[in-house]
Amino acid sequence: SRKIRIGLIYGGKSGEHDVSLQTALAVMKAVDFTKYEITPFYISKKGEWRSGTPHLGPIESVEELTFSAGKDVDAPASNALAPIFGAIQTKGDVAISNSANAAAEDFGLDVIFPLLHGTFGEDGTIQGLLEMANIPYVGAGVLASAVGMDKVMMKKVFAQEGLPQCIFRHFTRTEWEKNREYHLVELETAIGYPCFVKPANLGSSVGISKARNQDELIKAVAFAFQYDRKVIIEENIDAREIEVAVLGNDEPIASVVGEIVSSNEFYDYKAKYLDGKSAMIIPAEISEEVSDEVRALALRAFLAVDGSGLSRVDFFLGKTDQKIYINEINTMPGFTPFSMYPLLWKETGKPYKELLDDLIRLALERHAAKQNIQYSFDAE
Ligand code: G1L
Repeated sequence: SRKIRIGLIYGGKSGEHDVSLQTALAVMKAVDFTKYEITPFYISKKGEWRSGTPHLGPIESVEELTFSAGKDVDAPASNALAPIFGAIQTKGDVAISNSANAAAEDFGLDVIFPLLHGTFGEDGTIQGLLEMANIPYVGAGVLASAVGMDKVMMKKVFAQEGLPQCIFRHFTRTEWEKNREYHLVELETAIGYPCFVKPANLGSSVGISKARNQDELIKAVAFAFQYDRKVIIEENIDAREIEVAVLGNDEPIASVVGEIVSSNEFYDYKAKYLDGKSAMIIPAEISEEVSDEVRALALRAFLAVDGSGLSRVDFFLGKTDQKIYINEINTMPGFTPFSMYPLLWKETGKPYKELLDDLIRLALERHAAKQNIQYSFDAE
């Protein structure tokens, strides 16, 4: 049987550009080239697309990924979206109503890995592009990607599902400017100090600050509004940070639980994995009851946001009361072999290579299941 043709989309305009490149390199080094071939799609920091001929074996350097040596570039930058839309364009009409299984075949790729973060990747936009082209892709769909990128929507979904979480409030810039006094009273009675102020809409840590009094709170809100028109304020919890990896579609499974310990605290752990400023303790040193509970909550969170493929679900574990709070779900977790998500699966008995195989299979299964869904009511 022929090889599965993978498309790898990486780089991008976001702050995670370099992380994305490292991840793409790690995936390229790990996949079994007797089973797969990989076509690269690089998005530069300026947003230009470049694609190359399929790799039939592993590559060694980031330079090869970015085509910076100038060789091997098939598609001129501005045209590189054309292959993605090619299937739709050659049909000459709108894809949704008639493309049931045509597009993926015409396109010449079997499945795409969107290794992108930020405004043009993680929030569901690249997923939407791939949906419209009817190409199978790895990971969360449009809805879960978008919910996973917006802290306010995420918390509303968690609340609806009855998941335990910290107290929070949120408002838009307009609401804040019109009713500042009301919001200050509300924040101080519902949450108090210290509290955390964050832009609703960012995966990374920019725009986040801690406020210990009203003065700092007002400054923190202004700071967060530099990064989003929506801001969320959360209570401070004195807690350990624990994380679970979830894998699957409609019947997901959960990994063992891991803990993140910051550098000034991990001296008394015998940490196997170090990651710059913190240590990853896998499995976390917690009771079996807490571990079971956290894993069950992670699966509920995954299903609540309509996840598919993978997600890392992060929790707080109260230091004094052992109370569990869900913090967030990340549909595009760090994904090098040294990141928490793959390490959690490694410890659970699933090495990186196998994880890649599973994710590709899950992408193809989800796509196949969708082909049987009727999208319009007229019989053609
Ligand atoms: F394609 C997957 F598997 F769904 C996938 C996509 C993206 C896994 C992990 C990620 N992660 C990221 O893109 C990143 C935010 C770590 C930047 Cl590379």
